[in-house]
Amino acid sequence: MVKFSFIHAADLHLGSPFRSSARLDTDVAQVLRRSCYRALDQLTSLAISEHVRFVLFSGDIFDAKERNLKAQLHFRSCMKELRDHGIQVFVVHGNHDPLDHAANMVDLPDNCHIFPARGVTWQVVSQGESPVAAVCGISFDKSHVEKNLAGMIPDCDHDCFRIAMLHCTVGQQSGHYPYAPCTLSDLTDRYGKRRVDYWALGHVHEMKILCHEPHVVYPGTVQGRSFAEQGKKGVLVVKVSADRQVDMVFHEVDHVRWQEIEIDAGAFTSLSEVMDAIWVAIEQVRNQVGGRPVIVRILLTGRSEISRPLGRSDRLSDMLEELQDALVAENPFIWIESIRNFTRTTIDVETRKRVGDLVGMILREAESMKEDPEFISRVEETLAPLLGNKRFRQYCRESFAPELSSLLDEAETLLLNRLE
Ligand SMILES: [Mn+2]
Repeated sequence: MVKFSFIHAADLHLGSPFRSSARLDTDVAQVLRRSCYRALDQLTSLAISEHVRFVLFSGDIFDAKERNLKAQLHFRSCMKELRDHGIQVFVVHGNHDPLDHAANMVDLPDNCHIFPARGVTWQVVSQGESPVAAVCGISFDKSHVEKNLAGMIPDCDHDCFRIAMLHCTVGQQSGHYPYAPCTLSDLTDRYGKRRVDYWALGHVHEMKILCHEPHVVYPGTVQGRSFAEQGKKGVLVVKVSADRQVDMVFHEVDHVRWQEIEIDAGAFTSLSEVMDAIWVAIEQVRNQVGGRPVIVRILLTGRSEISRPLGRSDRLSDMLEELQDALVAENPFIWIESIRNFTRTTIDVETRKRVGDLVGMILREAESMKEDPEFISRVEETLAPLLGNKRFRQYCRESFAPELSSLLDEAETLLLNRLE
């Protein structure tokens, strides 16, 4: 077999509107709106400089079913660039961009192969006479695909490296709606007779290698779009040797980074110490992001004497404004989105709880709420209609329980600081 390499990417979400809950400056918002496109540009350059044979896009190339024209035009121009360098492209569509020919406003160049939703066949990539790899995949024909697509990949008769592309949910993947569910053993054993060497998956926005031999891989999204998608985002460059050994290297292609920083304020006794610590943390982030713009959220935690002075919202907003003013002119930018105070009082809650006054009563009440699963499920029930709302979910994770307990901690600290 001939050695070769390819890029595995997924979840580009081109045309994302970036209606983020994050508080952004207008210039920052502008850069963000372009970030998914810039990430695709990076990916294209990487494919060319790495001399890969082909690129895989495992679904959700476009953010919206109606796929805006700009997103399609930009994708097309990058695919043409790949074609000019002799690089083939394989695509499956996902829940965000299901196959719907009415949504296709532009034609892709002939180096692109889009797998249909049914009746798929293996596509062979050859070098001269010899087959190098065979690729197969299944697209979503509608947003809500509830069936297991893994079993629909046909048997492969070609004796070469076999890659199957799916937009799917392997096992439990928190934060992701379980479209096209399957189990890991479906991919490794049950359909093992089809002998797929590499399952090129999409849907989960975080890089995950679920198995080696066969390889079961989510590359994650190419560009974070909120603090829920913080940290490095990119693609995998996969090198396959002549004896089918696989070497995967993650390459960052994101244009803007999202980063939460937690600072333990436990030892601090003044607000200036907090500011100094924030500056140190910002320097660290600056060194980690490889010259990218970055959006930062600062979380102050720990039991601290400064919990009380920090409890005043005007103090946090003054600190934030000071940071933003100092950083605004930097290029690439560092945008401090917010400073969030999760510090707790140094008051000995255990002792204070036993006192028979109002504060003691509040502490006892807060404790019983936190430990009462019935209380949490009552709150969840009450909020159930809201949890179905997409915009509300931007503000809280899929399960309310951890969020609720941190809200209770926050309320408890706030009350203690006010009452003591
Ligand atoms: Mn996606």
